[in-house]
Amino acid sequence: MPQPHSTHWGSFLGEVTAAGLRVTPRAADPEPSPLLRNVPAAVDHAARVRRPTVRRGWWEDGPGPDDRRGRDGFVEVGWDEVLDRLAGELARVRDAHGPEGVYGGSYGWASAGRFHHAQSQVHRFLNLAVGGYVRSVGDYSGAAAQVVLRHVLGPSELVSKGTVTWDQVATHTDTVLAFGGMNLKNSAVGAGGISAHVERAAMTAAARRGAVFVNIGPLRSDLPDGIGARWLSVPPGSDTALILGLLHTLVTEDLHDRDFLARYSVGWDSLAEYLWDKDAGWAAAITGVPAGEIRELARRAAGGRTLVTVAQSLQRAEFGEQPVWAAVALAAALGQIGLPGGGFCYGLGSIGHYGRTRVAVPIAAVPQGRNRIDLSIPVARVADMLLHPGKPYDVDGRRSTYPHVRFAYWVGGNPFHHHQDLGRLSRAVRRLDTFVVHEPVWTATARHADVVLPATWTIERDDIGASAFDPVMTAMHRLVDPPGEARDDYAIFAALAERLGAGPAFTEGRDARAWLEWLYARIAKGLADEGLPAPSFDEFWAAGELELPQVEDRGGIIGAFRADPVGHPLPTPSGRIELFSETVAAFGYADAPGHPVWLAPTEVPDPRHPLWLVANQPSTRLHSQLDFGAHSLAHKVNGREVARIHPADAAARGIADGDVVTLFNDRGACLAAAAVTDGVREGVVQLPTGAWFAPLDPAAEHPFCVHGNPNVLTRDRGTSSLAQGCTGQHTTVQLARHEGPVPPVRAHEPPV
Ligand SMILES: Nc1nc2c(c(=O)[nH]1)N[C@H]1C(S)=C(S)[C@@H](COP(=O)(O)OP(=O)(O)OC[C@H]3O[C@@H](n4cnc5c(=O)[nH]c(N)nc54)[C@H](O)[C@@H]3O)O[C@H]1N2
Ligand SMILES: Nc1nc2c(c(=O)[nH]1)N[C@H]1C(S)=C(S)[C@@H](COP(=O)(O)OP(=O)(O)OC[C@H]3O[C@@H](n4cnc5c(=O)[nH]c(N)nc54)[C@H](O)[C@@H]3O)O[C@H]1N2
Ligand SMILES: [Mo]
Repeated sequence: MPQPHSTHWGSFLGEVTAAGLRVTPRAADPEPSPLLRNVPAAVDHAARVRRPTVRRGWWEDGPGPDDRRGRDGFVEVGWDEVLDRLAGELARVRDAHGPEGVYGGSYGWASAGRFHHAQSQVHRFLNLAVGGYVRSVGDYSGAAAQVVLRHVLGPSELVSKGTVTWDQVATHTDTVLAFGGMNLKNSAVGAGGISAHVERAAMTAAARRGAVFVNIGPLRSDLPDGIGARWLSVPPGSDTALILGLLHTLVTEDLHDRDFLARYSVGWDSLAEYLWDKDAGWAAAITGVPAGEIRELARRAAGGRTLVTVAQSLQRAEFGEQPVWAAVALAAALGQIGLPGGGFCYGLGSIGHYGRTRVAVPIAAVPQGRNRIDLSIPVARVADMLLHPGKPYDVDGRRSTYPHVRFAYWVGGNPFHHHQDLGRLSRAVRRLDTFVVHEPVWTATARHADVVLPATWTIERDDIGASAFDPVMTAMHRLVDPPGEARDDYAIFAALAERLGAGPAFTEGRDARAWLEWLYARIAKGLADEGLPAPSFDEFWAAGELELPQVEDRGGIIGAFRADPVGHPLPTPSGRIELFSETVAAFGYADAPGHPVWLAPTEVPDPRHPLWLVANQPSTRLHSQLDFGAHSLAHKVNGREVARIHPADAAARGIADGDVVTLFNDRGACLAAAAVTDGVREGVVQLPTGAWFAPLDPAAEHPFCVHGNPNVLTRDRGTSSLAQGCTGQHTTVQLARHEGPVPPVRAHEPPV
């Protein structure tokens, strides 16, 4: 019998057949994601970690900084042996250094289930068994936006991303200025699961009504075919200049909404003064968009219901705070913030959960216990922290100091996927005493660890799939047995907690099934409190899913603010939209002053590295997950990731479609297969993230990845002193045809 299950990219029915796991997308999903095709490969793939495995040097010589990390041999050991050693090492670090010695940020997407949520499990374990850990703040997705929008619109998700729904776009919007586009491959994914993919239908309905979609960015494919989208090709990192040029035009042609600006915002005068020399011609010189087109676009935007969206990519770059703040200023000058289908919506189309209404009952989570210390780093500063304990740095108005971490525990994330400058990250993890990873598969992170514990993957356990932005809760049924000796993260932590004297505190006497019922009971209580029927757990489990009530859409905080800015102020210091922020100005940061400004990127194409690299999200998988799945593999060429380049850039280097090419800069190099297309802007190469890092020589200072991982090339530096966010989206490279023998790709083969 097919049973329901859920992933971050969609729900499905799974059934084991003679031909393997058969995956059938949820019937009510109008446009299931092709990423589901990657799922069957998870069953018993050679890349699965089957037994507890430890690095030889750590097992034989004990913990401590070690240059062999990442290139040492591994030995398989028994569960009891490894858990005893690991518990002893955790106790040693806790007693010698306190929770300050343990990094438990453990950033990553893990799986969609709410109980077997890897980060919830590791954080609960570290709090209860070790007393706490050094945390991470923000995420790789949108750290710069989160910080700047908190100052500009207020500290609430609802003020910046929940402001416009897809239904409103379909019904009300005349023009969408989509900075970074709204690529359907991105909105196909949402943390905690997606029951129905609605974005294409909404965009198509809007286009049929005559709405115009403008895709602003270096790739044509960032808006779907069939909606008549216009493509304004701009170089990476230039959006703020374009927006300032649009603002300048609005002001000179008196198209800006003075009443709105006066009533709802503060700081317009400072910004307007700054704008005086930023005319369309100035913006044209930076962006390559003709001045006439910039002016025409400004007029069009002022002439109807206009929505300004900013993809997360724009802010995952140096000075990434600026285009987001500038886009808010543009929407404010157009005067439509708070109108249905108009104004500003951060990240619409970047992720499946934006543009949807919210679930009206709280989604229960595993309780985290208490962290006895309050020490954190901005998430993307992890290599800095490991390399420079004690070093001071600035973030969001504070001067902080990196703690001295000895032990890193990573569960449900893949830093050797997500972090920048992997050569530097390799050097950083060598400073640790001990690096422990739970993983279902032999990722590059597992290969750099001391202790690799085999974790189950989602289809091997029962769970509950739910998100605050999706109306359907899924009973995720276990579909297959785990491979080898793999255990649930929960079971591993329960066994470790037991050894550390915190067993009952960690489990509260419940097994995994009892925890599912505990979580469900909380959600059911929420339903009952709303006067709604709540089936029993067994009924829910047998039905496979449960529809959750949605918050009635009344425009939310932004709608209430528009209706009455005095009675319903924004959660900012002034209560209004801060186009100038006294708070940010008082920080005194040259790289993030008090209003949005044009700051030219400091790493730009030069004669040695004449091309921009756009390292965006992959269309064929979620990050590094299931890179060995059928859909991901089908889009590689001879097992290598594909880099898209413009015909002129290819011709200048004698590169033909399908050639193996090397991308390189001073940090590293990688091979990729070339796809020559005029869908990328000239001067830009696009290579998505997620091909597993496969260094030819793991000891090399500057790694050479034979598979096509762009993070050997990217720069490890924060967005600015304001947010210190990830800047992985852009770097600069040279490109050449690869001559000579091509090394084989062995990324998906286990090291033992
Ligand atoms: N250059 C560049 N780099 C980027 C980006 C970019 O645009 N450019 N984007 C960044 C962004 S936005 C993000 S969010 C990050 C994503 O980075 P990550 O979230 O770290 O990437 P994933 O591949 O999703 O890693 C999840 C890991 O968890 C494992 N896993 C899955 N389920 C379980 C489980 O139940 N238990 C355990 N123990 N493990 C499990 C998977 O096998 C996988 O290795 O990448 C960032 N990196
Ligand atoms: N299929 C799939 N979907 C995903 C994910 C995945 O791994 N796979 N990851 C999910 C996650 S965790 C996140 S955070 C979101 C990320 O969402 P985004 O960050 O929005 O996604 P990206 O694909 O990295 O970037 C979108 C597009 O922005 C354009 N772009 C890059 N730099 C610039 C610039 O400077 N200016 C302009 N105007 N455009 C630019 C690129 O052409 C790129 O294709 O995606 C989510 N969705
Ligand atoms: Mo992300």
